[in-house]
Amino acid sequence: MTVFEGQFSGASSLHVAIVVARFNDLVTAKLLSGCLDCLGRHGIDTSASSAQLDTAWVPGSFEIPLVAQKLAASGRYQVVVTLGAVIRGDTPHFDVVVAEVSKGVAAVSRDTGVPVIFGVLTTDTMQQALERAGIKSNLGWSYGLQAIEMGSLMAALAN
Ligand code: INI
Repeated sequence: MTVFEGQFSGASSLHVAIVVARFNDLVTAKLLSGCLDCLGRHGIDTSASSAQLDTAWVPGSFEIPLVAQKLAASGRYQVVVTLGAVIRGDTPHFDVVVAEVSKGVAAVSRDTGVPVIFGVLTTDTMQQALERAGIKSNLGWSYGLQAIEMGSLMAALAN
């Protein structure tokens, strides 16, 4: 029996793309910094001159799938992380944006075979979003960890 598992030790060779939404950037910028902190602590070069990490900013979460698709299909990255914050109190079309981004991200991942981490917070209030972006914990850090795990797992499955 073979047990496939992602590892966290070989992350220094991983090429990662991050797509982050500007909408609610009070929240998403914190998610990004948590994610970068995690990737950096696992050996990924997160400097401005890094050749293994690229970041794309999009206007809002609705635009995330299109850009994630472009990056995933480029063949340059083993994993793509998406970061956004959709807050129910801010929008009457909360359900539309959430449905589009969640289904879109899942479709990109399946269509390209590249793992795409769903790091889009969906909360009722800004307070809840901020609590998940650093006031209590920073889920950006978890999304970074999940990216490393999935990148490593997919590599193991390919061998
Ligand atoms: N985009 C978000 O990422 N979060 C939101 O809470 C949000 N609200 O509240 O509307 C939001 N809207 C913008 C949307 O993602 C698109 O950028 C916009 O509709 C243009 O296509």
